[in-house]
Amino acid sequence: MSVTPIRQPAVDAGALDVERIRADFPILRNVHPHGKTLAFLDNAASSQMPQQVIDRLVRYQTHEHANIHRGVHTLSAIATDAYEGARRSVQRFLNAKEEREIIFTTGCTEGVNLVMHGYGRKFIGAGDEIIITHLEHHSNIVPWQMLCEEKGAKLKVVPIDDRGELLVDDYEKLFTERTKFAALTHVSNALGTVTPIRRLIDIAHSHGVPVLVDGAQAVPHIAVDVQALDCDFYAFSGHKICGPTGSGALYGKAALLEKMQPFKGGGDMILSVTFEKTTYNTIPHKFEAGTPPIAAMIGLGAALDYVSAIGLERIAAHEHALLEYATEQVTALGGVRIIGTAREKAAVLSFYVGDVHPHDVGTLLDEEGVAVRTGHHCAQPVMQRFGVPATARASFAFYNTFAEVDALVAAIRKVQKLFA
Ligand code: C6P
Repeated sequence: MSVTPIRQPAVDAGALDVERIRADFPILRNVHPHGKTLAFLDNAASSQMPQQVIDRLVRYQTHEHANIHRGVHTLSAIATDAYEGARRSVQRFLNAKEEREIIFTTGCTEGVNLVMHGYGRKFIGAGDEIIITHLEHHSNIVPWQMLCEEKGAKLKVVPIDDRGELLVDDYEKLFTERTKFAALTHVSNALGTVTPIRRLIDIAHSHGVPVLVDGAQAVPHIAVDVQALDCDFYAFSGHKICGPTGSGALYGKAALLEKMQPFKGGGDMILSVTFEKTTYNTIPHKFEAGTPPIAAMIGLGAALDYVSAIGLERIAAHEHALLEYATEQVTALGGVRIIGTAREKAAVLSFYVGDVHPHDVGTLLDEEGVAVRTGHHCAQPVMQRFGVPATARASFAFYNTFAEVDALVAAIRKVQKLFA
């Protein structure tokens, strides 16, 4: 069967040609329902998909679909190859040492829950301690709370300062001989703070404590090398990096994954089953029970290949320039409080306009064609720390432009005039 190869993004060496990149994203050509050109600044919630990924999904559904790891027939072998090829794309993207260290998940939330069930429920007991930070998204808080409740373990939280930076000295002081695990974000979704993750991992390891990194907001913006970080687990979602919803991956060091218990039981995760005893499959399959979202994972592989072809260094440079420009322009308006002013930030501008409720801000911005997220961003403890119920949050991707930042600033100015 001959299939058309997936086109790579049109990029040259040097700075990003954003207009050429935007041509890959059909949704960005849309006119907004309010008749304005869409400025999509809600990428931290979910990013858009380039034609290359859409084409890969269509090719799979049109020519390659069958269940994986199950049949001797040709179509099943093709689907299996495509699925396992996507696993190699994730491995390359994270620079994992081995393919079997990559477990497909439906997203970052499932990755964290897998580690909580597979590692936490086996190795953490009454009186033990788990360290998280004040920056965490609910998906890296609630599973650990559930574990603490079940086991009688204790959750300890690293505080943050008024900029939204972690207090690293306080972090170090939290470790005791009862500390058994640390679950830490790489980038805060609510504030954009980039944590000094390598240092945090080193400190945890000096106390013999394994670390899970929540990389949901990091992988789209920062080149991640799990071997250089030496993290024990790294979780992310595909839909925040131009892939389909329902896709994601968890990296885990092979030695730890081998020791863990499976998260879910069912087909494909076994070697043999009798009514007396089940022997589990080898990693990563031990953690992939049942038919997975095959197409979504193949789309994830295509998305990571697409982003890699552009290059994360160039993506980071462009997004950094956008964030600096947006911060300057919004500050120059006066009367807008920026929530989260860490010295190292990635792609997120959270703000509060006067005393206008962020939901009103979001609705008015939407009328101008500017899509931002408003709310607590599933990070209520961060909101509590800054004494606000919610924020409006603009979040950037590599396909965003300075003109879209101008549209955001003009729309905020309109809000200010309306509520003056
Ligand atoms: N944050 C946001 O708008 P899932 O839902 O599994 O794809 O990702 C969960 C998650 C975990 N960690 C961080 C740091 C995140 O930002 C998210 C998702 C979205 O900020 C939706 S709440």
